Amino acid sequence: GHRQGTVVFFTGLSGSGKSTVARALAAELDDDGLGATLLDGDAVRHHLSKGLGFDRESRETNVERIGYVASLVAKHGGIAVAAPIAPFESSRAKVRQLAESAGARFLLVHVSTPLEVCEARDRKGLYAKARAGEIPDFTGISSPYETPANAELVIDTSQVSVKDAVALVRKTLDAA
Ligand code: GGZ
Repeated sequence: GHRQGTVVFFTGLSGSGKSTVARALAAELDDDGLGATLLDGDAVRHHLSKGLGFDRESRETNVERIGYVASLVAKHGGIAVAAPIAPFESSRAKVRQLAESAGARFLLVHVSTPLEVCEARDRKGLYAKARAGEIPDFTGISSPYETPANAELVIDTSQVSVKDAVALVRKTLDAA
């Protein structure tokens, strides 16, 4: 048979740095000839989840679609790297189950950068809009983020560089 597939699933707040770390990880794996399928947040919302909003049900649908595609990639030995906010434990449990049913390894990486830091960065100005009431159901402001209790790895990008974050994930992958 083929090698065992892998799903690396990042979760964290908007602005936590999860997309940056996910992109850097996928690029490194590609450079090493391992090939990684990146399920990037923006691309997913455009191609896979077009029209979905940010109410609880829409988020669950979005995250579970991502988990399904990731499990398909991993089923045949591929590496999938995904980085949605994925704020709900129930959806994270479902995607873990999907990956494990496909015979893949599942690595949940909680990018735990504190809300205050994400909000201070506010690279897209979304937190300011959310505080002003212009974006409803904004994670961390007016919509919950359920902190994972079972992450394989926890990384705070206000303490750890992108390079070191990628190295930590790779070390965890190599050890598993
Ligand atoms: C959270 C929102 C919202 C609301 C738009 N809440 O920083 P970004 O811009 O680029 O990343 C955020 C992205 C979150 O989409 P996900 O598909 O990752 O979310 S989930 O896993 O919960 O389905 C943010 C932007 O979309 N965005 N409105 N209300 N983030």
